[in-house]
Amino acid sequence: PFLLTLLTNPVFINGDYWTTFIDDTPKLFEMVSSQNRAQKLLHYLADLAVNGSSIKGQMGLPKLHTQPTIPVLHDSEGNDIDVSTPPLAGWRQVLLEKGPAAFAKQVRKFNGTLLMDTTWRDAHQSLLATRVRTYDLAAIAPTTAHALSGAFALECWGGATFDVAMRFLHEDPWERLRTLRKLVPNIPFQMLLRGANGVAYSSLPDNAIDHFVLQAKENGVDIFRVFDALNDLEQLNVGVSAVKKAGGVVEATICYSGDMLQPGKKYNLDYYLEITDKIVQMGTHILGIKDMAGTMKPSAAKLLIGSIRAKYPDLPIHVHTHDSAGTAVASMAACAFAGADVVDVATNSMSGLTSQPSINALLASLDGEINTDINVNLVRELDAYWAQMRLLYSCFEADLKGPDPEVYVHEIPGGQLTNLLFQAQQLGLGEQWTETKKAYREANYLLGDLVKVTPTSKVVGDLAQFMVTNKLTPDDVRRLASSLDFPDSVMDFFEGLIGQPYGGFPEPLRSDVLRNKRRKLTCRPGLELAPFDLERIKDDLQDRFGDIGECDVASYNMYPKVYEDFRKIRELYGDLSVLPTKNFLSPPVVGEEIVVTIEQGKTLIIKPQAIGDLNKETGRREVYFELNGELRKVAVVDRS
Ligand code: 3PY
Ligand code: ZN
Repeated sequence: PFLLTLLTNPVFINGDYWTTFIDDTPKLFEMVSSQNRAQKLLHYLADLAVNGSSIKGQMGLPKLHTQPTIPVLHDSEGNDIDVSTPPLAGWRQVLLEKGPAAFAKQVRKFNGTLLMDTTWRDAHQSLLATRVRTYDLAAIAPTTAHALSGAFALECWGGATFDVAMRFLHEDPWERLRTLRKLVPNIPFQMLLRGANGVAYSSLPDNAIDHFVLQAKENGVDIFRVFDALNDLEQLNVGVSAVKKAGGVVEATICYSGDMLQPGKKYNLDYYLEITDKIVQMGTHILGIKDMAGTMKPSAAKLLIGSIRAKYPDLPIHVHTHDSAGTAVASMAACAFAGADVVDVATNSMSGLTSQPSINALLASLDGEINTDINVNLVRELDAYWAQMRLLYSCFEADLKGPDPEVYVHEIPGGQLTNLLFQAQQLGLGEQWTETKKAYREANYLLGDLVKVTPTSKVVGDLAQFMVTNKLTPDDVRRLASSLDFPDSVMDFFEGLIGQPYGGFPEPLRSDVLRNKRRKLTCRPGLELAPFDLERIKDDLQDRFGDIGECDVASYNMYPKVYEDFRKIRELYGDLSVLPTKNFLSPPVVGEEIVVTIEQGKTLIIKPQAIGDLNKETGRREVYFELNGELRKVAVVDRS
């Protein structure tokens, strides 16, 4: 009855309840607001209209002002392909029918080299600050299932996508996974797992990793690329054994750092072959080689892959790289000719620079000499969508103009390179960028020449920025180490919370930095962590937020604060993933029509009408919309 009274209350009907009514009757408001998804979305749009976008990292507005169009694919006779019909069976059917071990065997037997498309994960993590939303991935998923039906996998989850989805896009990464899974039945999904860190930046208790991986498997991930940022095999094994228990395809991975062909390099061929032996002993379906900075030159690729292939003829090898130096197409072609079973590429418009090499460029390089089971024309047609995406997400572009082999010197991983450049550009200091790259190299050597990838790349980057900001040379750092206030990540690294580096920690720097502030761990950090009480966590979350599943528990375990904030935003604005991206990022414009499907068969037509004057007493402005033909009014605080 309360609800009915409220719904028929003229104040409510007029939509004039936001200002005083909510304060006078908070309980009633809560009841209605949870039912009123449309009103919540209007609140988001009203806030956007008054205050502009609050999405972190957004510079300006999207360059694309229209709704992106979905390209039509054509078969070999030039007929339109109906993507609402089931796509051709792919490698996922092999996996589902035969299981991980037989799947891996069949991949190894494939006469040619398969491709993994990284567009849905690493490509946008590297080029667009990981900001591509589920809305846009889901829209192109059916077309992708047809265009890339022969692909080894789509990399679509894990790495930074997990926390960025919740933290900045206010959407649930698990919902993304389930949504895409339904739309792509034929191509395996691959995720990036940071070993004992899961998708976080430091170790979690082993049972939290097991729990997370099980949810990932059950919600749609098939293949798990598991790495440890220090190639610490004990840390790696935490992730590997979690994937084994969950029944996923294990791709235990070596992180490749620097140019191994340079004389005197710590990470040389012998080092990689030794790690390969240990990974093979650990047990993996596929060996991953992850060149996160793109420093594997074609000649190194030929030598490394050729050597592993000779030693392990039956081991499937999957290679990943970045195109920062501009040499990635050549390197991946070299891998294919040297016997790699799978190499990574991205759709043309999302490739190159700090991302993966272009799919069509690689296909052109292989020029039919190596079979890939990829249809050149279909992937080119598919790319028309991503050309539009690049404009839609233009406000997250770092202004990187071309390839630069300087990466062989500074060794900054792809995603981080764009990030650091973006930060330097925001500070507006041209020389800052040159200094950052120099300091990054110096910081790396101070730390003992690390394998650099999340989270060790963050340690090196934080120390580099600390050195630039405080104008410290490497000698200064060594000399003043016992009195400097180092960034947390650097302290964590020296404590041993990220694992044990190959060759040990640099001394006396470690002791000087830690002083008596932190311990010196000699074992893997997870051994020191008490298991999480997963039942209790679930009950607590249930009490606080209601409607909790295992995936929520897994999100909370990885990122407690980010998850809590995500739930608060969801309570306030509802599920924002239903908004078209243009309307998520740009203020509503009077006269436009925003079409939002909040669930199947339920569509909202929203027409922004006007923004009212500032009410000096309340600090609010009223924003007027027409919602499915009815006038609605929402008052929001003007924060300007
Ligand atoms: C990640 O861990 O997010 C990475 O992309 C590492 O390359
Ligand atoms: Zn990568």
